[in-house]
Amino acid sequence: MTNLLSRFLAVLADDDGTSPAAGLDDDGYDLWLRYLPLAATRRTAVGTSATALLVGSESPILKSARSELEKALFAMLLARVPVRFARTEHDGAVQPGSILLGTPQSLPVLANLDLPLATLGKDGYVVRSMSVQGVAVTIIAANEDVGVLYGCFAFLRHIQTGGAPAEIDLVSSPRLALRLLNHWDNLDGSIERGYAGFSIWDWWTLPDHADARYTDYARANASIGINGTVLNNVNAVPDVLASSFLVKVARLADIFRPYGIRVFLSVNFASPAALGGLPTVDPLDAEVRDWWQRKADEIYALIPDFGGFLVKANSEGQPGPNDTGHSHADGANMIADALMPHGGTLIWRTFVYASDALVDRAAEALDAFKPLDGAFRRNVILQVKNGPIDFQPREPFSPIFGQVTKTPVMMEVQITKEYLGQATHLVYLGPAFEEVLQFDTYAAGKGTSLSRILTGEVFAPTVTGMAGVANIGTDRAWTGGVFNQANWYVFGRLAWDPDMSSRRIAEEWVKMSFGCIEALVRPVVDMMMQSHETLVNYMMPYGLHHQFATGHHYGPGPWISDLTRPEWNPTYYNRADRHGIGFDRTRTGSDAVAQYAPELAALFADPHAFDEKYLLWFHHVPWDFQMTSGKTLWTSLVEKYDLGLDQVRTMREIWQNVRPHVDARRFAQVAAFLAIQEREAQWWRDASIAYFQQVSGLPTPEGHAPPPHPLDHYKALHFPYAPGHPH
Ligand code: GCW
Repeated sequence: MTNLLSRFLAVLADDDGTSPAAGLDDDGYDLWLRYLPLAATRRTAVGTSATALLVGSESPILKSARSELEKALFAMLLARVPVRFARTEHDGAVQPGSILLGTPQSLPVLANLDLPLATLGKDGYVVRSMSVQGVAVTIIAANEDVGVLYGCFAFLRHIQTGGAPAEIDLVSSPRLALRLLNHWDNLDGSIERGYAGFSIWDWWTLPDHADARYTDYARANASIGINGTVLNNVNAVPDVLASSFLVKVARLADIFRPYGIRVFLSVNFASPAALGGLPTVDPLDAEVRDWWQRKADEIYALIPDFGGFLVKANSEGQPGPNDTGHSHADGANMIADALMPHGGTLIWRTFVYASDALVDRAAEALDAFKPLDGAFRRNVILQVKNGPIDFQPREPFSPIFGQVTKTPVMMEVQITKEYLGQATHLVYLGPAFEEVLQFDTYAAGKGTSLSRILTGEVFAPTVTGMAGVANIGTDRAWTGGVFNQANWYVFGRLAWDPDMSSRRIAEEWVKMSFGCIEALVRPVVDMMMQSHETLVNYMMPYGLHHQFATGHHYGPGPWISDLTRPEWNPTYYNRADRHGIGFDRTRTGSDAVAQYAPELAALFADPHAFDEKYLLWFHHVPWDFQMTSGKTLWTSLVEKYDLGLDQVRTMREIWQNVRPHVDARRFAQVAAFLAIQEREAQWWRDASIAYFQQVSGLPTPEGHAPPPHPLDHYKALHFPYAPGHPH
């Protein structure tokens, strides 16, 4: 509500409802929960459907729900909506236009309405305008309070996106159980791969001081259905489990609980030695097991609804069970056993690539985990990155989805744009997430989308989920740029329903974040929907991947070949030489295609059979390989780089055209960032062409400008202060 004053000023200045906030600064703090004052006619319409709130109980979660509705309606209607509590004995007269919120237990009038609650589980809701006791009301009903909270946010979203209040009928329940943010926040306040400032967890002043941001963070997450958060970096330090830290964690858990959000921690596998002084961290050692059990007991005494642990083990230098000759299953099960009596979940990452006989990094994770399938405790879930490598601009899905069938698997995506232009490039991730979620895995025959595996339809796991690596920091607007907020938003919405359309989600977000004016919504949504492909075009078209400069992953470095581990080098992935380019993952190469279902493997293995956008992921082809357009690969590659650059220029034009509908402050930031993006798209294009031209010996195709500088110029660029880079 920090921008409330400007909202009122906006209404005074412009009450026709077209663009209430245009011209007035918005600092972005309110995210999509802006609750702009409605135009006069809508105010009347919504007002008659919101004459009073009748609330089932004063439980902490219903209090969050009720206070959100109160605040939002006040801001949108410019009038206070009275609140009544329906204690059972006084569940009598319902006033026309009331909003009834509660469960059938807390608000018995809801029990006799024939609502489809039976199938909605704990988190689902019904929001419906209907007649109760002969008067028109809106009901927000659920089996449990948390469902009511989600229903309130759904109701508000309906109003914010221009829906008619008297015609509302929403029935929804989440299709995934764990909908988690993963913060890669370090205890010193820095954030690995964070581009929005420092960590919002002020560990130093916790537990005494609770910043108001913690509550606003919880509100924002609850509004999109996120129900858990891993507070610290997967590259975890043992200290987070120190008793002095756990009381800080407990304070955050207390703040998040009324919003249905549970806390989780990333833990370091070597904690029993580092923190407990034990001589070993062997997962079968009785003392080690006992240490974890006591630690879990200590945590649950402080935080009874603690979610569990997330572990990155034997991955990029982190300790793990392999260090003492044991398997990932042994390590995971030991910690899972400690959590089991308390109902906690152990999330074990599959991001491993450490084999000495290195053939293909893309194939390593499945090779490591397939033999262990079925060997994990039932409270273990494997957390698998969307692609087989590492959050690249485009990757096929990880073959773990569909091949590991007896162990629950959840998907990890990256909301922070480590490899996608970081904070400044405008890239809406919805279409990228949708592409992987709708990928046909063929795992149980044609038509087995990855989303169906995640929701548990295919292999019936004990637990389901999705995790997103957060892009949140101390930036006033949270995410280091307005459009990055859309990526937090779309993650939450897709974790609720992985089959939702990313365009529909973009529309919601634009309307809630900027307003419902058609002249703004249509072009901005179109721009967002195109933005991911645009980035792929100027950075890594046709399935190229990991062409980043070392460490910061900010700019291009396709020439880099001198890093100690082969699979850290861009040349390992592009394999470009005089004859051709691309990574052969067919039988003549690493045969990683064989990790997929046979029908799909056959498609991947044929360079003419599958979508060309994945060509160089699976194939090493000659520079004069003929594309479907009839042109050579080389010409097509250069065309894509240029197309991407042109598309960024178009984005700048679109943004200029919507200027009358956007407040000055957010307009200016996006405009400045788009200028940076154009400059950097040009850089990616030029540096990539310069390098590939040098190895191929081919001239720049006719009609395309040669890079303005020699290759050495691009090689000489260094960025020691690029953000988000762990040192
Ligand atoms: O994407 C890579 C990042 C690392 C990260 C790692 C991981 C947290 O470059 O910074 O470490 O993945 O996911 O563990």
